[in-house]
Amino acid sequence: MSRLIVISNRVAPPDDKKSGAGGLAVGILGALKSAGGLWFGWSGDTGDETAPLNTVTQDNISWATFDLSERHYQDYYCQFSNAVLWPAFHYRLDLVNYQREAWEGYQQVNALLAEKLLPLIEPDDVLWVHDYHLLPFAHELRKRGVSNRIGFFLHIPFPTPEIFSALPPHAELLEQLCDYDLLGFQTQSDSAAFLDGVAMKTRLTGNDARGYSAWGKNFRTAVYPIGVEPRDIAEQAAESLPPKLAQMKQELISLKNIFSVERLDYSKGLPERFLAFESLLERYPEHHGNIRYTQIAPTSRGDVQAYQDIRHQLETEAGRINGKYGQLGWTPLYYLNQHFDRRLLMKVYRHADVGLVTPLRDGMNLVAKEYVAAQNPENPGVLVLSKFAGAAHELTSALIVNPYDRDEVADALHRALTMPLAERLSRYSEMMKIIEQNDIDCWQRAFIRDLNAVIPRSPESQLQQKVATFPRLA
Ligand code: GDG
Repeated sequence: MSRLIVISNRVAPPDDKKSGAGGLAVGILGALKSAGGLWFGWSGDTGDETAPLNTVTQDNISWATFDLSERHYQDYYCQFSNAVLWPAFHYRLDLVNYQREAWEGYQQVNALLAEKLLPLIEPDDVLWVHDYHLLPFAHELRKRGVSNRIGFFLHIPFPTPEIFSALPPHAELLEQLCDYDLLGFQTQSDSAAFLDGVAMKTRLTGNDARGYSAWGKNFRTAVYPIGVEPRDIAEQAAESLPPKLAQMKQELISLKNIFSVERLDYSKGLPERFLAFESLLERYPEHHGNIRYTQIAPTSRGDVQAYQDIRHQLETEAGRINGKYGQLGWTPLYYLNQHFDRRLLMKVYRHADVGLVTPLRDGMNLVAKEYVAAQNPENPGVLVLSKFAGAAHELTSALIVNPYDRDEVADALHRALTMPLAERLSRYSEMMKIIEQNDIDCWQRAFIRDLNAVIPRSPESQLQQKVATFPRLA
């Protein structure tokens, strides 16, 4: 069986407490455990990028990481990845801050990764590359003679050609993406947007079943909606609450809870959500004193300006809404700019009557699936979900809303807060069927199966180099 090499922007080594049980890490580790192999990428730190790789080996998996120079961290990570690609792929061209040096730095880091990985690749290895930081990665490997199977999964949406073509290097990026053998997307519309983009630039032939060809390169595209680990979530959610929260729950027994959690990111629609909550308070006064909306939003990408801006905006809005509607003994909105332990989060989901997940654009949104998986099957809460989350393609039994329409979201919240048990049960069981059928393990197995089925590019040019085996890394 071929060995698997996973390449992602950041690598979660086994001793990293924070990464531990996250859904995506569980999926990737599942794939690595069954094939054996290597997880390779940036450490998340800045330092000497010419230093040898840091490596850890446990059983049949090795982790290999390296630091980036301060300049590459800025150009590749803060600028091109997170101030150009992330906003553009989330349809926020107004937040794109394109600088040619950053694009150059992005390409340099992709080339650096390829250089560092090259000596570790064996002829039969299968490579699985993750996300928008690494769009040109296969191109850099192909330039260096690598003809192994290389797959790519995009975790975020792929924008339509009108949006994508606003990026100055859009044509290069599209052509570079065609160096992957298999391109996986969260939804059919992401896959279609990518193919439309290619077709606008060159002659595209083929179809989903046979595969495609463009710029003389053959590749396949397919849709793999990412899932969660429903059994683990249900188990953790059902554990008893820690004493402090149990006491708080007792005090708040008469309150209905609306709950959300996400990285503090403008794509998640947090200011719009706060305004929707305000509309609920304004138009449904019967809820005054009886509900609480808790929003957990740990800081992410705090070095990027747009992220600092949204943080200030939320602090102001939360204060304004509480100032306007709060009463002695009742604070309607709890906004916590903190990271929470994952096991605790699963329990908090379970005690929330409403899960409010209203991103303006989202590749999938795992929080929506986690919330449902954590519910008490006998008395489940209600999911209010944005139609712009990839998850809305699957979780059609949620209350689907347009996050830009604060009154529509407020109406959905009111409906969720007052929904009879029979309707809650039926919506929950429909969503759980899908979440269980397409869990994180199915996701990784489907991708790896399809990648293994790809006919490798010209085997005669297969990288013929003397390579050491992985124990050398330890
Ligand atoms: C990208 C795409 C796609 C959040 N706050 C805390 C915490 N979280 C966890 C959640 C969830 C994960 O982070 C977030 O996943 P999402 O899917 O919601 O969003 P992104 O981070 O934007 O992820 C997205 C995903 O990739 C996978 O393909 O679904 O569309 O944007 O698991 O629970 N976890 C802990 N504390 C927190 O405070 N422990």
